Amino acid sequence: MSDRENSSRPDGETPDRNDHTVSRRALLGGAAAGVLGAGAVGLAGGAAGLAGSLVGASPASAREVAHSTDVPPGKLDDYYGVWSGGQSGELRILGVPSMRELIRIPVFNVDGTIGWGITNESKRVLGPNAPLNGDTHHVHMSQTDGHYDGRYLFVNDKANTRVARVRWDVMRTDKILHIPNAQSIHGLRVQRVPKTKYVFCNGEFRVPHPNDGRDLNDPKKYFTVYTAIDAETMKIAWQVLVDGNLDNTETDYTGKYSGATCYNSEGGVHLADMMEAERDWVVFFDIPRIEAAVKAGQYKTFEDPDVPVVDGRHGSKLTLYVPVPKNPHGINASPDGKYVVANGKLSPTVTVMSWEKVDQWFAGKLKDPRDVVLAEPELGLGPLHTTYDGRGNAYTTLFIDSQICKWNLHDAIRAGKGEKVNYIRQKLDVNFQPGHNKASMAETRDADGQWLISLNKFSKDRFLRVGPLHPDNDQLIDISGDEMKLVSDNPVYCEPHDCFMLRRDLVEHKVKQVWDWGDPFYAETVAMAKKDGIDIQSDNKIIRDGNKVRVYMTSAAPAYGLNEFEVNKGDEVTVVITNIDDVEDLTHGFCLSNYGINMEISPHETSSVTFTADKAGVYWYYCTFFCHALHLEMRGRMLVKA
Ligand code: CUK
Ligand code: CUA
Ligand code: CA
Repeated sequence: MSDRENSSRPDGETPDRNDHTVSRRALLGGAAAGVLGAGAVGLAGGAAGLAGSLVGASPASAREVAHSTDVPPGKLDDYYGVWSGGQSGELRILGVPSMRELIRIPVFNVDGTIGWGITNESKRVLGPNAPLNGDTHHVHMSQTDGHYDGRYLFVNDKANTRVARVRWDVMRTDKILHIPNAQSIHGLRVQRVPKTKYVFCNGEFRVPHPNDGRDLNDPKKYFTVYTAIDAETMKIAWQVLVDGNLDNTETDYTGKYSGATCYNSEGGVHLADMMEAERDWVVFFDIPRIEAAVKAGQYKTFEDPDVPVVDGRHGSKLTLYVPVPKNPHGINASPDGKYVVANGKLSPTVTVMSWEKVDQWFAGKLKDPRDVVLAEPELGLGPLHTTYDGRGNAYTTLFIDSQICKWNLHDAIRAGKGEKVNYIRQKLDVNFQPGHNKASMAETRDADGQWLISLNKFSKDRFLRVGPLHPDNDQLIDISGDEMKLVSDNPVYCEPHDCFMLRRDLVEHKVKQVWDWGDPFYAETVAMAKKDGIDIQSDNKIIRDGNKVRVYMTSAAPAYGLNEFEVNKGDEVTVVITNIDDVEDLTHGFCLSNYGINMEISPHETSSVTFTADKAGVYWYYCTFFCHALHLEMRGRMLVKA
């Protein structure tokens, strides 16, 4: 029996995650035992996930289940890890605690595996003349009432001033937005409560606006803005003109406030200028007041006439500027919803602030902006980012000291009131120079204090030599007990800045294994086919429309619906392929030799590519995903007449 015969389901339904009767794993196993085995794996993984969330109150046995990093063959990880990809411009999905990389999601980059930047579907998302690189730092999942909701991921592009949305269900980028009135989008966060209505992002560099050659060397006229993007429409809701610059951003657990660090309150354009002041600041934004100001028409527009920009500079009722030392970097809210910590970078301190006091300040009950500060504990050299275990402890990366400092929030606040109390719990050496760190579930109400990742910028001699460019070292640390324990070194391709870990049982059921027919991602292609009278699930036809040729075909292992098609030299050719295999994991590819084209077509997906047939001759197209014993024979000819 061929794979193809095996793959057809009598009821014609799309196979799902729990239906292993048609899963490839079961097919390859070839026996009922394989099917049962796969089911049992799922169950065992679920139990481990549960045990993980109960560890605080559980006996040692549960703890061992949660804290073994050993994930044997066939077993699944308890957590998804979502990693930004830095200069690669992509996102990566890992399993934690194994730290196995599962998939990469191209976002701002060109990706030859799935044809990102090559297919028409991806080009629609990227937009015309899209830059071919990106620099992803901050990736966050949409939330509902402070819990991960498995709808979207959002990520910044520092390189080309963009923000992207990625659908969690298919792990595919579906929107990319360029941000006007800003240069270099750095910090990015989601509104947590009542749900992610806005995605906030920071323009880091100050430049003239419009940036068209005017005021080139007049930095006093440079400025930047804070941006709120509507998470559903991916259109800009509003922007806030600020003093200084914007580095990282954070949101509270009421939905009312957000804040951002500024390291360049000086408005400097040279390194020394940006380090002049002993204190820069954190700027807080009153979201309802900003919405009201926009509604009342109290705004200007700059580069984009549709984007309202309210004035949030010093003296505005929309913002609060809290002086903090010195060139602060990360800003991190505690999962109990009470505190927010700015990390001092050039100061050995972090600044602990109270969201409640921020609220009081906006209500006019506090006079001095510094009244929102509860404590300024000294932790060590180069504090960059802080994360939390949900048990009252904070973990701060010390870039210069190459350490993670574990400290207790309440004790630090007591010390801030003048009590003699040691708030530092432990310092753990990491290898080397950590930027972000992140504890499991720490950016939600469900912080579970199980695992901590330290994203180290330098790996030095920890791995085999691979030339002058070294991998980063993302270290996994067990924080479930009283002491942090370093568990594993994990080399990664440069340079994930940030990541988060979320429990598999919360979101795995939202991930599709097979595309829905007519999915919005490729709906425009289906609409084009319909206009041509094509049923993408069955038709194999060539439509000629002047010198435009549209070639529609299906793919089902081990054959394309068309063995050949003929065009004239100079024709604009669009090849549209629909994968009609019903088997989970049975992906095909379409690579056109010597034409620089490859694309992926997963089950029930339609992918298309447009190119000019500018070379006469015979050009073989072939399948690039090993789909069948006769995969190498899965090919056909494009005949280009001179
Ligand atoms: S930033 Cu890179 S270590 Cu872009 Cu969040 Cu701090
Ligand atoms: Cu289809 Cu290989
Ligand atoms: Ca500064």
